[in-house]
Amino acid sequence: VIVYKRPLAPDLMAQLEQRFTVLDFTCVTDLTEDADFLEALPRAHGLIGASVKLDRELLARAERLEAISSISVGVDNYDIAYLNERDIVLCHTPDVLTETTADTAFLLILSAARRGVELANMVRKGEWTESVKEPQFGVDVHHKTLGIVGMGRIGQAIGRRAKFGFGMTVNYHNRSRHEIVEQELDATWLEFETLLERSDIVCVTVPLSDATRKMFDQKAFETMGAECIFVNISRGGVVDEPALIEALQNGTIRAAGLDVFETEPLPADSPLTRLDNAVTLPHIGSATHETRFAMAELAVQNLIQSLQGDRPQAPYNWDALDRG
Ligand code: 8YV
Repeated sequence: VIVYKRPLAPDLMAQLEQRFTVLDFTCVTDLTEDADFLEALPRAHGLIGASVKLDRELLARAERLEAISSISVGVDNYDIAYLNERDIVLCHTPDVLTETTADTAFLLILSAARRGVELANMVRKGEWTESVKEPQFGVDVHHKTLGIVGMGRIGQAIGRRAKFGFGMTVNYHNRSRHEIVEQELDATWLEFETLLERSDIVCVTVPLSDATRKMFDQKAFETMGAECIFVNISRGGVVDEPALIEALQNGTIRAAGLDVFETEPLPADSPLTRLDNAVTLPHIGSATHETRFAMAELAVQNLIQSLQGDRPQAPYNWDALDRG
């Protein structure tokens, strides 16, 4: 099996080494250009890692591939139709990262609303010379209206924090309605545009797919309006990034809290790195010691089970495969 991008803790690595020949490519930055990796691919039965687009062209080389274990919940890096065609199991890591990622959403919501990063930078630069006055004030988060786009596991965890921690009104937009969530959070399902109109804060948790690509465009930001804060912890691809930059520059929306971007790492010359009303994090949604370990642990289990021919704990495409 091949481990790529994400180094595994020694005991997790040992679990793989007890069962398989393990090739470690975690130090390689650009896998698609790496001759050793390309040479090893045809021999691989399993892949485990994250943060690399494994397209058809690349995987066509992996003739013996049986399973991919992604150390992520999002599976937009994989061509699912192709994996199904080839009967390759794809596994991911839901649940174990839900609470941590919901915490990250609140880190961004609070930082953007209270201008945490901008004002902390003022202190660091030695520019705190008098008590903060109105031009530096933020806006409240508690008791405001939060619009969650995508009411999956992470959306629900954000909703619970909002409702029970901050006394917020929670509205949501999702392909399907969740009546149990509506009851628990007293949440209302709204059409996309209506949700944007009624939100003080919009938080995005939808997976990236053809249906969600660039769903936040100029029109969406205009609908949110000048008081609204936009928070994205899903994927940069759901946003038309130039339109977002313009909306932040022109005051079409108030501020944004962003953990994900169209191109990652975010290029240093992106205007987003310089705008005071944009809080930009380096895709740390799940990046705590505890959660990243739990994700890797689950991913290793997924891979072992898949390669042993068993149903893995968290398969993504099991039902679409012959054995499903
Ligand atoms: C991953 C994420 O670590 O799980 C996801 O979908 O976005 C993160 O938790 C991802 O692999 C980061 O590239």
